[in-house]
Amino acid sequence: MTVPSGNGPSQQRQEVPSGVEFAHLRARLSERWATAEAILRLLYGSHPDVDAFLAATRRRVIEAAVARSSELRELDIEREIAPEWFLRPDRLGYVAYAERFGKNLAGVGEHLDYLAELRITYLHLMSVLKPRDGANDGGYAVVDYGDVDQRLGSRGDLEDLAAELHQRGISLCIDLVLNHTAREHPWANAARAGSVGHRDYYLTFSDRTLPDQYEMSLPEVFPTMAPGNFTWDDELKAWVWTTFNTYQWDLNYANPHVFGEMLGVMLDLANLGVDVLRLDAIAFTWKRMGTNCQNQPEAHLLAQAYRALMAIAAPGVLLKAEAIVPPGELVPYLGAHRRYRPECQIAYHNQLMVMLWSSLATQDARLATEALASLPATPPTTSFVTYLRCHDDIGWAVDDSHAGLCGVDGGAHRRFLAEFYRGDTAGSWARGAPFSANPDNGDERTSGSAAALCGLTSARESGNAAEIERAVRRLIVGYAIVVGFGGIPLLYMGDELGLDNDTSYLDDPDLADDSRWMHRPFMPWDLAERRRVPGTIEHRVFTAMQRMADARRLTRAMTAGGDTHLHRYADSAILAWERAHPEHGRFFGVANVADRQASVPEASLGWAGLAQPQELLGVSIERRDGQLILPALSVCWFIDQTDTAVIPAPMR
Ligand code: OTU
Repeated sequence: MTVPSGNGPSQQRQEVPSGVEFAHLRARLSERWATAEAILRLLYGSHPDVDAFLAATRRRVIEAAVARSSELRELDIEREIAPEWFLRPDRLGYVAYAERFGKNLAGVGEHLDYLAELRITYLHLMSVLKPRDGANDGGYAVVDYGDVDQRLGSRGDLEDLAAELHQRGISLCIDLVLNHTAREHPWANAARAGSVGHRDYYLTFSDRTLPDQYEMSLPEVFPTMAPGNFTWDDELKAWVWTTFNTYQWDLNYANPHVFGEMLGVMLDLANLGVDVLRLDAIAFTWKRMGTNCQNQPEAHLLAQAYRALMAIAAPGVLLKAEAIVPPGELVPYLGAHRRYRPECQIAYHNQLMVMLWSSLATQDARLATEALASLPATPPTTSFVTYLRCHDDIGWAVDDSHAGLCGVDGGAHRRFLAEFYRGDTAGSWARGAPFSANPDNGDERTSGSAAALCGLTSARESGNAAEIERAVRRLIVGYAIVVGFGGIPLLYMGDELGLDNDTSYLDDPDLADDSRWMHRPFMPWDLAERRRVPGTIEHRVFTAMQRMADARRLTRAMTAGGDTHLHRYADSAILAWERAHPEHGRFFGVANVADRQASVPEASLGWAGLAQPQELLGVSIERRDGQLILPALSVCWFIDQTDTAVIPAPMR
């Protein structure tokens, strides 16, 4: 078999059905295949079967494109015509474990009115595909990418849910765990049964020679739950590369078959109606001796190749990079290389999350300002997703040089944050817990719900009204920054109600050693009713979220993507950021992260380019001696009155 030599119209006519129905596909192939092929040759050019691999890849993409439903193909076209569809200010995400939110997929479908109350237009459901039995890292150890966890329903249920979400203007995101499979995945089973081909899907070593060499430069992701990066497998008689838990086997992406298999999975999920594929642990997909085996150039090429191929078969689908890496390493996942190379359209803004918690603990936003100001520029057609909490721990990614700019020692500050958020520092209001504390390097990460980390749990215990007020304000401040910062904001399930930690995981032996379960609650639907009762915390937080969502969705200047510029002011409690969208106008956010009044010069509004400033969140601002005085723990969103609050009709 050889790769088709030409890419011209006559060749495509043989491969793609004729007629206007497939005109877009033919155009995409001739426009985009060459890019995909060039990237794949960079990755696999030295492989003896590269031509056959390329031919098979091309066929796979065409077949999937032809099999795509007419509804989804229409969506593709809409999105190609409006490529900024996902950047519109009405995009607001909600993140939940499918089971913990709705029991099963049909159950999730029954709670869409709840999501509508929150103005949600993007739903990230976790742990949807079939995981291994027993411990499975919250679904991040998959045995069948082609099937849904049977407790949740069937593939048909997933397809139905996606269609219903589209009807309501909601995009569906699910995880694609592409760095590793479960130890019980059929590929791993085949490898253990002696299939040499399948053994090459993974990274296996007959003795410790190479693993020991790799370990010299490898960090440990789960040092307490799964120390080391290799696991001996008795049946395979080999050490297997396992970055995460012992039952999560890293895939060997140097093998083109692995690339092809995962492409098949992506195309299949896209054709079921999934809009966003969250590329789990993308940073780890390529290994290189002597490095930390993260963010290797080939990991970026992999993402670029997938992007180019999806752009042929399912261009309406987005790739989201889950790369929890140092800020400078992050923007390349959005395609920001020396020259822009389309990669993932969206990526997690981990640094913002870390800096928000740092600012709230110290009541000082200077470190956040320095850290966020130093982020490299992002390509304008891409966006961060911003968040205050997620299902994972918080790793205290404080860069020593940023800390140094503020006269702070990086290591001491990281230790302080871990201690503060586990509640062991004098004056701490937090009720978090350590995750993966590593005595070897002093690294400690943190678990806990947003409310617990904001002090709501401890305030409820004490019953002190002033403490409750401060805790609620911290939670709302955190979200007002996240929602206004310029990416696509994600609301983590339960935060809209200020849910405390859930310690029930301690009774489950499969979960008990992983403190992240404390902030992965079951949705308490009874309690959620209190969102309707004025005077309750639930009502207060829920309505605050609604107000932010409404203000944002009607404000074109809050379109996502492009850059956010930090402003520096004398008052250490101020975090101020400007968004200047070329078409949609200016936005200026000012947060006071301290429990005292804080001020910025009145002139700052003009410096941010606002001629007739209008504040959107209803904060009562005093003007005194040329200063704007912000109340304790508050956030203002300013736009120009002249910028009309009009957005196009919501898109699916
Ligand atoms: C991701 O985590 C998932 O979000 C976790 O829930 C999984 O346990 C893990 O992958 C393995 O599938 O890989 O790129 O701070 O952010 O483990 C980073 C640690 C990851 C997590 C990290 C993350």
